Amino acid sequence: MLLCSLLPVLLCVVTALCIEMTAWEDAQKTCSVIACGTPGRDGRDGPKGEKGEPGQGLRGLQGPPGKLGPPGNRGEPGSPGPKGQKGDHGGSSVTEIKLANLEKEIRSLKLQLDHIKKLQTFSLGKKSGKKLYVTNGERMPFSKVKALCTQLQATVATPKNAEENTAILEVAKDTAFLGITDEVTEGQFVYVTGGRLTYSNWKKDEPNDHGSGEDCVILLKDGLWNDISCSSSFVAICEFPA
Ligand code: MAN
Ligand code: CA
Ligand code: CA
Repeated sequence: MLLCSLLPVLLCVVTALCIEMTAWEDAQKTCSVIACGTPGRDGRDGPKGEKGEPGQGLRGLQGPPGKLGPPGNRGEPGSPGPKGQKGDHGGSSVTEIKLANLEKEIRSLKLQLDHIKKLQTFSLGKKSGKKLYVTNGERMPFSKVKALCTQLQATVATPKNAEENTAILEVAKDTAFLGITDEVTEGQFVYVTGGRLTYSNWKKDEPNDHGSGEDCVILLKDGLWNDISCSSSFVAICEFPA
């Protein structure tokens, strides 16, 4: 563009010299179309002109919004929120600690009880698979014997065979009540724990329901049985399961 506007001027200077025109303005009017001789090389670009005045045309319509820009940098942390409500007790509440201590105590007591039971059965000569008979040697009426054995979570000694009869005899060392009566039906002896007799060892001529009536049974010192008054007193012997 610059070259285009300056080229005619340079040509005009050369032309004016050639044709000896008097007025520079005349040369300007004509030299653009007049050429003389061989043209020289193009001159160098002139300095940049000043910025022109804005144009007079109508302003175009606003274009559509540009594309969404990239996300900004992460902001600073916010201020702390309000205090929350009180939570539930965790896994170490006072109640749970107390419970754990009680459970530990129970385990220890069970071990001690097991130990005491072993010592007791050993001292009483308890045999494996055999019933255990216990006495304090005291004499008392049958109702008291029943109450005492019940209190000890036991029953009144009741031999179901000759071996057991002998075992009770060894513990008794004296005449003792057995857990057998005919209180419900005269002449029909049953176990106080229920059921008809499956074994007996009556003395000769017994049971005779002597006098005003005899509904309880005693183990005599020779191991034989006699029916006797329940209100009489004899040794109490309690029986524990095998
Ligand atoms: C005798 C016998 C028994 C009876 C007692 C009562 O020994 O008659 O049958 O039970 O006396 O004391
Ligand atoms: Ca009787
Ligand atoms: Ca009798």
